[in-house]
Amino acid sequence: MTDDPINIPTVSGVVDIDVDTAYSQIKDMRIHGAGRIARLAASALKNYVENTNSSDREQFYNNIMKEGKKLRSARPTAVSLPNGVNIVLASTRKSYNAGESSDNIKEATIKAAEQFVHNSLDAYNKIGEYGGKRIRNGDTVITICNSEAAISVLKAAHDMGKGIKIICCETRPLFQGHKTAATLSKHGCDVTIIIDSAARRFVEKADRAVCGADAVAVNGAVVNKIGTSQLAAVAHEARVKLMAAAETYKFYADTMYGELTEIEERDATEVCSEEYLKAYPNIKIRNPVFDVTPPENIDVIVTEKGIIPPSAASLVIKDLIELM
Ligand code: RI2
Repeated sequence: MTDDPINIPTVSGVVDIDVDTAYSQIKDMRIHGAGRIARLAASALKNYVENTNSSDREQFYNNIMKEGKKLRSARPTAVSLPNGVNIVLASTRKSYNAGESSDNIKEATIKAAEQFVHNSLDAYNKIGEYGGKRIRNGDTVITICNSEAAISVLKAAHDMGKGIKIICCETRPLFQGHKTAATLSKHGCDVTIIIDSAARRFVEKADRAVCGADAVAVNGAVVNKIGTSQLAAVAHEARVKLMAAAETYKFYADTMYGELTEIEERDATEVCSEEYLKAYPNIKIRNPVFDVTPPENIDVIVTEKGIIPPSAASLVIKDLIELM
């Protein structure tokens, strides 16, 4: 893990981190972003296996399942987190159910964790390649929050020589848009930061909008950072197409069975200072950090397996279920 001056978290490989530390880093948002937290959780499962002495199959299996449960509970909305944990633990379960030795179950878990991290990082290259092609020469692209998948598309379009201009919504309350702007500027892109409420004014100057995803529902609705659905609505109004960039492990299988995505609500101090809150104790603060963009405001979803219309989300979910 590396931090740059404005603290952009990266999980650019398997990280040596124990489950409790990974849990608190995800919960406190020291590591954020749907892909990063999934890779961190997979890394923590690998670390758990490497540091457990238990040679009892049963005991090891029950314990690692508990660790997985803890990791899954660190944040509620990004489905990449439970999906990542479940994909790794599916190998553990398969090996356990096949009657394998404790050593073999451990080995299967480590391999699955490494594979998940590898696939997650590899997905960015493909998403960048497919999404980048959809951006035209000279396009102005508006984006929101700090999504590595969306950044891959923008970097790829830049690298393809398309001469794009990027507008980053700053993304209150935690200003993740500043991180996106810093990353893209370092990459050599032409970047402008705007305040979130200027989105409607600037979307008219944009040719395309690009966002990431914390979860994709079976109907193709995209759950992403608060403000995304507003950006999508004004983009739709201005006939600007919205591309959502999402690895397939961000699709939420349970939505096929009627579940809804829980929207995380974070602390009031992210919105107002403690002094302010103390001075005006009767003011209520609401801080939901995600919202849902309906499929009708999304043009395409770019995954590492290809570009799909939102209406094809169920096909991705069917494949994903087989991995878990
Ligand atoms: P990648 C983030 O949530 C943002 O909503 C971002 O668009 C999404 O995760 C996907 O990010 P948060 O963890 O996985 O910052 O594409 O609250 O990096």
